[in-house]
Amino acid sequence: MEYIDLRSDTVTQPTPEMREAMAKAPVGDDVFGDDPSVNRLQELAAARVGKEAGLFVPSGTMGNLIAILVHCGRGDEAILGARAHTVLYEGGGISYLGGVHSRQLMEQPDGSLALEEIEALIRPEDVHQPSTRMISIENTHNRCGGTFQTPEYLRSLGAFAHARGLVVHMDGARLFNAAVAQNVEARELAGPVDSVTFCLSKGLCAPVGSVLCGSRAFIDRARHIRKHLGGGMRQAGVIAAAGIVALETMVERLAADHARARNLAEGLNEIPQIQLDGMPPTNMVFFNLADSVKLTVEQVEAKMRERGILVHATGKRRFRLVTHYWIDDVAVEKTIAGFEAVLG
Ligand code: TLP
Repeated sequence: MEYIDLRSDTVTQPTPEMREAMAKAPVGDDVFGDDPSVNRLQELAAARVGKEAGLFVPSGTMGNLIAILVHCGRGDEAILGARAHTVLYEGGGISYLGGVHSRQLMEQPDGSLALEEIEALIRPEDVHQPSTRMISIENTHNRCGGTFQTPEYLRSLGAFAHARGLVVHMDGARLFNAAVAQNVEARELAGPVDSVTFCLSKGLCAPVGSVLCGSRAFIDRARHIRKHLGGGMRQAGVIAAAGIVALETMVERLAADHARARNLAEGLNEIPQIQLDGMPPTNMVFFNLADSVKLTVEQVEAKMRERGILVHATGKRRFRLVTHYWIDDVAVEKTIAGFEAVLG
């Protein structure tokens, strides 16, 4: 059975054009800096986000980890949102591998970090305390509902941090969703921050990889740390080639995923057993099951699967549905009908 898979946009598969580009990709040994496809992807990526240089990494998790390890030494502190992916879903890697202390601050409902609240967390120079070095911001913010940060907020965050001797990293796993949703260029969002990662393997459909971007000096150091982590790849041009197609052809169409997420949300909103968070800002629809629903989320997952629809619970009564390239209008209709039948 061909499933309608709404569990994440990470389930996207390479398009036929990507597979062709992968087959034909010129390659070399990227640890020597010799892979033309990787080099091209890194240049394209850096230009797209307005940074001097880029580094191809196997995952968003590794991109965030490397960035934080460049910005912080052992015993230094990073300020992060309490619901940030780096805090919740990256295995505590920044402390496990980098000895970096995380200071967590509850996000505003839109995923931003309030500047006055950050201010209160910045530590004075004191031997008893870790040294505050950086702030990390997520854009779009996954657990806050796929919310995006505006260029204005990011400019004020960057200026605030720099005036206090701090740097800013942006986990832009879905940076292009944030850009397309606001009709701005990704570089407007990335301009105020010191480093940014974005994923090729989510809504952009490439099979593997993310790009970490920043200044030339930052990327030189990041390359070294990627090697420490075992992330130096050899003929990685085979996968970078799909990333090039992703960047060149898949960004603008993200607007269609956002429109379908809204259609899906509108349809689900008609079902009394569903308590929708609100209209989705990008490609994620979050909702809770009403108390009247006697099924557990696992039972709902199983019944939807029987109908050929894969959905994923993110809490005891909570679901997140993610639209992407492989979700068309028919899939949206079938999903709404599926929930109606299962919950009705
Ligand atoms: N997110 C995945 C899961 O890990 C939850 C998903 O299905 O949404 N930053 C953000 C904001 C992310 O959402 C993710 C992946 C990552 C980083 C990590 O990317 P990968 O999976 O490439 O390590």
